Amino acid sequence: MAIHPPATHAVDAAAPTRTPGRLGIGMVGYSFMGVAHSQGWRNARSFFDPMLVPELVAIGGRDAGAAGDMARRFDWQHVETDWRALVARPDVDLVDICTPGDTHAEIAIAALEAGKHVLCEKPLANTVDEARSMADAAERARERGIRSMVGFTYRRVPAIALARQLVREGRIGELRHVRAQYLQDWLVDPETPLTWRLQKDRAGSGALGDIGAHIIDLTHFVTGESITGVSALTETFVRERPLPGATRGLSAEVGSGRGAVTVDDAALFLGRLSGGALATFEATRFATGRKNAIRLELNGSKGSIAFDFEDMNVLHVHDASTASRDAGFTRVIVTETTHPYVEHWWPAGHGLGYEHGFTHQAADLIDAIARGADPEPSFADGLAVQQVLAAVEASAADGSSWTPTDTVPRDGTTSG
Ligand code: SOE
Repeated sequence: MAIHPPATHAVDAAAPTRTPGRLGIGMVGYSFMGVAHSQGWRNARSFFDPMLVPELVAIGGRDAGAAGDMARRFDWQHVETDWRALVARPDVDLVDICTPGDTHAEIAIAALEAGKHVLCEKPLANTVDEARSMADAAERARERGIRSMVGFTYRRVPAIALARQLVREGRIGELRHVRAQYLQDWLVDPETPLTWRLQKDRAGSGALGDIGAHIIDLTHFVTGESITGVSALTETFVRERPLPGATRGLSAEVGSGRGAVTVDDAALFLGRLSGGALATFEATRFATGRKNAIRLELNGSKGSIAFDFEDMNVLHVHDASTASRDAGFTRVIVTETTHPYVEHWWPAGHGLGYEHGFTHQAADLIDAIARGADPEPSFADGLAVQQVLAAVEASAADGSSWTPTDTVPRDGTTSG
């Protein structure tokens, strides 16, 4: 329960006045993101004061047992085993897509054309063409008052939202550098099974699209600029893994041997921003000891900002005008009621977690729908990220920006 009174939302003069309405949610997918989104819809109802009350109408998934289990745990009213039936339900107003990337475009476009608002997990799609079709469908639907949003949920971490505010206020001056990393280590063990996230036809790409997409979007979000070009390296360190059936003792149906990893394990790239700043990006699932380290550092002419998700309630801020005697980074604990989103939660110092971003995402989307406003990040923002992902893959495949040195490696092989 919120200890502080809920915020009153600014209402446009032209927008409908507050009526106690409902918003029927239909969610497709029930794994990690399905759980994160389910709690988001439920908590948005309790911790915010939504102009439309989200109702968990239907959860969709091919495995009726697994979807039914989720329905029981989170109080979804109905289970649908065919996403088309879920989209067609008259009591579903919004379709929430939490499936692997290969299904996003088809479901999202069908839902928008059926007049349903859409929330779609990131990355928006597996290819630029799909993402563009989705952004076009979203634009057509928008003209009919239908809203859409892509789930770059880290935008709603209070410290990150504060970083954007500070940049917009000119606190770090002219931007020179962005250093963005997303470091995980869950693939270090070569026996970790070959799930859909490691298959190009399902996931589009590996660390690049899964977690690199987040730091690309955060760079766009925090700086307000776009990435105009890249030079990239990608690598797949473990090229074969056990099929999921082999580790779960299941039959050949789910596979009992080993299969090829068809995506990158790590992607590194350099970029230039539209304002002229230089940027470096690193997305890897092989950073041993790093669990979910989303690190962002911005250096400007007047100061710097640094963030690490593994200490997510903190933002480090440096003001370069401070006399050098006692200058340095200030550790700001981003839990004051004056900080973005925090007023809906706990007293200062009591901290938020990973799940709160999903609640903020749900609450912001409901608010935009109720006010007739455009939610962010939009499908156009998702398309912009997809274009950077594609450029990274093209650069890594092309390799023409790689210049071998003349050094002779100690093992006697040639360098390059
Ligand atoms: C898995 O690597 C993953 O769940 C991503 O898909 C999410 O987007 C990220 O938030 C956490 O890690």
